[in-house]
Amino acid sequence: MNSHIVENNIRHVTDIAKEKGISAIILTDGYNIHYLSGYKGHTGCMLFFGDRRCILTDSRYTEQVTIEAPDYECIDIGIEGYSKTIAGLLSEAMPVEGFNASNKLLIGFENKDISYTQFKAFEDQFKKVYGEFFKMVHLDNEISNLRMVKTSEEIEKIAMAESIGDKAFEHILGYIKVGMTEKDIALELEYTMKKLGAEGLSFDTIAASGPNSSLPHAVPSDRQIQEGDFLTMDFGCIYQGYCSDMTRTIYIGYKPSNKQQEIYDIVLRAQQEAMKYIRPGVKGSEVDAVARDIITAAGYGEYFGHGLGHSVGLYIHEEPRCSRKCDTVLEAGMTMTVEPGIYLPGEFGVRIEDLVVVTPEGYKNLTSSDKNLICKI
Ligand SMILES: [Mn+2]
Repeated sequence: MNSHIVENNIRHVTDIAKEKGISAIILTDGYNIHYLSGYKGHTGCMLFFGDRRCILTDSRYTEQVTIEAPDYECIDIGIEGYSKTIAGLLSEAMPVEGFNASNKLLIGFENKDISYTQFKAFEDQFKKVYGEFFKMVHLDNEISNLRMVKTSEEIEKIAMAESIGDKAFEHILGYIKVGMTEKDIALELEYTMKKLGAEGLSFDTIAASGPNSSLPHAVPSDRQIQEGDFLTMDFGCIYQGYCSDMTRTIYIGYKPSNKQQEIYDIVLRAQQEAMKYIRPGVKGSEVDAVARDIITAAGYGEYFGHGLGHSVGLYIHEEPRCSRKCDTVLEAGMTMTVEPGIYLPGEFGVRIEDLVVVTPEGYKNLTSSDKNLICKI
């Protein structure tokens, strides 16, 4: 992680603290910790107080922290654990004498990525030091939101991850044969992405054939693909920490049925029209509506249950989203998947997904694989 980006991010966190009158911030979301420091270990917790910024972890990760996050102080929690270590650090820097019932110590925490057990442990330890003179203040999405607009460096990594996906798709088209199982296909996609330089998968690969394709998040099974199937493949990889995501549905055989072709065409039109609508200044919910209106007008609205898309970054599903509920206004530098689908239970499903980045002029598609219906036997 570039050191001036880290400095910049740290400033944002300190600004949030100032704005809310918070004297200490505890971060527990591994992706936020990675973003703010460069530390990829996903075990540990971050603490900001006074002019100190620390990453607390156990001995398995201390060396990694010092290498990956040189801008942070690394603290080994030893046998004390996180809550006791943090309570100790805070009580030294900000003793209880400085607080009272009308001037409590405010401690910020990430409410969306903490278990109840962890939260209770913090609260119990702070009570021992501060009695009633402290208050836990939740930060909602405030830290995660710093990640919404990507730098050009981040976009390059996401584009690279997506191009690995494109290459894997090209490979799989030459590999697929009737009689192979969904598991065979998923495994080959995963192997190919790793062979092409991916350091991991951004989520479990989906390869869903025939009637299984009506399950949006089907788990690859031992079902053998056969002539007449739709085959939906949804996959992505991680490249230098950043995720990719794409979906293609292909037809196994020479010619799809009229209904299969009809559904495919509706999904494709919804996908293309929604994507064209993407530009700075539009709300996520408005982009979702473009695709949803097309699918609804065609009579299949009830078979498109999920949102149209999500942002992609260090984590596969980031904010903002293109969904009925998301009123976030799109800005240049945000990434977004565009993935409408129609799922007919017991019959088949179709989903087509590209990953785009919002640009000052509109958008740039990071996915280059063909979207016209591919028939393969
Ligand atoms: Mn997706």
